[in-house]
Amino acid sequence: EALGPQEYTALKMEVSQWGERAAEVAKQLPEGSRTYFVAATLRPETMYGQTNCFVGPAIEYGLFQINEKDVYLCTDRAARNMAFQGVTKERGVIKKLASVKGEALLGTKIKAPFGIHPEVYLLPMQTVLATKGTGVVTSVPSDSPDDYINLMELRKKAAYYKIDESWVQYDPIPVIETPTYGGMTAEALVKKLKIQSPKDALLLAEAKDQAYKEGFYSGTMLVGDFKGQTVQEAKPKVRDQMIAAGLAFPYAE
Ligand code: A2H
Repeated sequence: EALGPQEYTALKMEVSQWGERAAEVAKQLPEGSRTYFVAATLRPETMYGQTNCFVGPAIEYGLFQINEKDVYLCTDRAARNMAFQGVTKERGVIKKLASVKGEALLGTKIKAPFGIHPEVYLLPMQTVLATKGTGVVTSVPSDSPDDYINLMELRKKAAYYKIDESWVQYDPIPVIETPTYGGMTAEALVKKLKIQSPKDALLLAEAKDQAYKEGFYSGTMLVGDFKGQTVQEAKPKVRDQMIAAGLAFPYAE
């Protein structure tokens, strides 16, 4: 764990179509409002490769009125932090419109900022922590071992996880090349460390560490406006572009 505050990029993923299971909560939102799932990431430069987005099925989320039109979906804890980081009009003040459990969000379709796939589905991930970030994790299975193994698990056991097979159809997309692992760093590390399931916590922590170091220190962008540049150069530039476009904001905790 870092000693100082962790600086995330909070990615705004607008709902394009609520899933059937979210009908109840969708009804509680003001007419004409736009709802965004807010995902905290440390790797904004990978967002071209989003294939899904994860929530914890048992986690309780809130929907928060941010301004006249915009509603953010995240944990209460993250909303409170945001209210003290200048996200709301009045410091420390945030209005909760509704609560919803993660499992009701599965199958909702959202926009993926900068994504090669412009829209992605909400899926369950058992290991999402309610105590970190926003409780919403955007999935980049090419570069995140956690995202990769979880996608493979869901594909193998779609019925068990009560998801539709059409929600897991996007394959990982190569967006960053590393000298050791090529364009699919996460997949290569999952295979190298023989990780079998999302429950292999220790091995996944090791894979995550290696993927991060390899990507950050040796990675080159394969796509996007900074194609050919190193990850170290591109990361702050992609982040700035997202923020300038109103698709992200800084979030720390
Ligand atoms: B990262 P740190 Cl491509 N529960 O974003 C579990 N995981 C969470 C989370 C939560 N509540 N909130 C955020 N995360 C994930 C992209 C990514 C990430 C890639 C590669 C590695 C990676 C796409 N998923 O993280 O504990 C988010 O996934 C590995 C460092 O604060 C976030 O960045 O260090 C990262 O964990 C934050 O982890």
